[in-house]
Amino acid sequence: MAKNESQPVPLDVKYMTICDSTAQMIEKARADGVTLDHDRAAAMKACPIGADSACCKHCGMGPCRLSSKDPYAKVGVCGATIDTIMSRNFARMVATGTAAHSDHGLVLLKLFRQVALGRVPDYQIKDELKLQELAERLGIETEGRETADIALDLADELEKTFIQTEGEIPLLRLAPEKTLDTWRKLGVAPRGAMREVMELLLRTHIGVDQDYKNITRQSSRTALADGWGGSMVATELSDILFGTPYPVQIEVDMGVLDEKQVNVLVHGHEPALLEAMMVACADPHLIAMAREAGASGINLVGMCCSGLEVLGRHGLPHAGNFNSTEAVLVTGAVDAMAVDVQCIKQGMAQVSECYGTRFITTNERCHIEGAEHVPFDDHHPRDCADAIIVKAVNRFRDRKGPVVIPKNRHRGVAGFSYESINYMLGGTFRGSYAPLNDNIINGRIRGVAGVVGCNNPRVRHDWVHVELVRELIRNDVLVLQTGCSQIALMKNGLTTPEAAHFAGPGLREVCEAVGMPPVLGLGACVDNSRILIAASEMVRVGGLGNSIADLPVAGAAPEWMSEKAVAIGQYFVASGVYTVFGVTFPIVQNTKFQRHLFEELEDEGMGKWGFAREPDEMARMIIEHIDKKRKALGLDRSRERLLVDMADRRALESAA
Ligand code: SF4
Ligand code: MSK
Repeated sequence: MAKNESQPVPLDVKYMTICDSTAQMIEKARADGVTLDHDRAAAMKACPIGADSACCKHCGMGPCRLSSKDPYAKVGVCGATIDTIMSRNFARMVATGTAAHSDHGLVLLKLFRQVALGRVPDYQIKDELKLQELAERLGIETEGRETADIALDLADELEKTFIQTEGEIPLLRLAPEKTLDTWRKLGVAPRGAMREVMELLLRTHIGVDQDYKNITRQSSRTALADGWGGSMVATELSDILFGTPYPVQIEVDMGVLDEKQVNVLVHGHEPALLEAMMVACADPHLIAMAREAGASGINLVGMCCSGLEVLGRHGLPHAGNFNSTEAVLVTGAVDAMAVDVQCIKQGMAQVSECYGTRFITTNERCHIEGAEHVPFDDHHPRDCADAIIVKAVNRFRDRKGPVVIPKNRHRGVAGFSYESINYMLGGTFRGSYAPLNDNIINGRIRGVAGVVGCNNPRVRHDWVHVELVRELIRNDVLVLQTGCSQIALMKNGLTTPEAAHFAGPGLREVCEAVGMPPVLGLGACVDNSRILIAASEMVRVGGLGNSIADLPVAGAAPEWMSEKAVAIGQYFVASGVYTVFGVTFPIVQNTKFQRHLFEELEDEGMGKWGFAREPDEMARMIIEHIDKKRKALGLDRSRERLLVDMADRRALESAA
């Protein structure tokens, strides 16, 4: 077994994760002489100047380092101030995050067009009703027309989301009128994502935009091209192609692996690979091949956001979130780990080698040194899917090391969407958000919070997500989730209808009446657009103001790590939502740029940023903001904030 050369000093795993399976695998990896991401984070001290975004390396006259303690004492060689430097660094994170999700949307658009043309027999349009509704909302004629013709017109319209160089992108029409007015007034209603990303990168070049407010304006415009553009196209077209999620029972955690079966994990983001893998795993020839190798079957399992796409649509089991992707390989039970794009740690290549897993990249844009590459051609998706399974079967036949699978598996409910919430609350025949608005107005539900995003090995894995959500639901805040966050909550028993028991009395009453959990998982990180659509519908139904900025809602990414999270945060802020990040925030306190993000954007009619490390503090900030919005709406029946006590915690832990 290959071992890492440098071994950092190990910390007690209980400070690293609350996920028992991940903790077991960190301990096992240490015993095996293998270093995982958690231990690498402990050994890698973050650069304090970089952490505060007080350095610039945008040209060959630098890199220039300014001081976090005395940020206005110095400027860069070109004269750039701390505010210019921080806003440019922030802008580049927004540009990269927007590029990631917009590329995801563009890939799905290309696939959608080919399916509509009948050139990809392995995929069909599954949700014709959603296709029709979206086409009609965008002014496309549907009456008496063939599905394929409507789809092709929709593809042409949605292509503008990416390539349009003048004028507003199509899906902005789904935003509330007053929110749209704010964007137009501020000059941030976006053109196509390619145009916005290109312009944002230009502005961050040496010697171009050197006014932090003007740079941030373009960051907002670019981020909006992600949230109301690339990401929204990705979500809408995934639903049309692969089916709109509806609530489904699921199982999560490493206990979904099965020693007796060929275990195939898929990790990444784009749904096409995992959809093809699901069909391949049911192929009798491949099942027979697995049996000949001594396996009882093929066990297909999702991870991270790829897994979340299929979890909600088909109930496929899920092995864990971002901070478990290396740990799961330590089980020795993973015969193949297939990946596409985004959030795939290079460290997985070495861990795979240590435990004999076939680590397979499939996307031309994501090769990883040490991985095998099997290209995924979306015209012939089974070629790649079948090849991955054959490799996994061969590895099963040749398994050498011991297999140690943590016994943990937890039940939950996933598969919520704008549409399913509509019917769940309003009834099958007259779906409506009116009951949600009514319950916010009458105070049973205090407000709504989106708790979303990644894990980060610099904080205790899953703990910040779980503690924050416990506090919020206890205080009658309905929680919507996307991305890795919801796996943390599923592992901790908060996504079942029975978890209503842990909510405050008002939210509990609503959940019990409808039979829904107090925490609703809406999909992958690209699916934050579902939260924007839900917020727009809350405005449209009425009684809670005229724009998203009026709603008693907030957002949080308590364990964020990726640049996509920064783009998502900025499009929520630009859409009018108070958005709180944990872990770290790349900014120097008490600077003009910090005041701009954390105060002034709200004065302009948008939302604003917040930052806190501790979940209790995050919950306090979110609840105070929700109460401020309730008061502005005249819904200010005073409410006391409740704190989770030890008895509640014990009850929650035994339920998980
Ligand atoms: Fe330094 Fe200015 Fe060059 Fe940045 S752009 S590295 S601040 S000289
Ligand atoms: S995978 S972006 S760690 S949510 Fe979407 Fe999870 Fe964050 Fe990646």
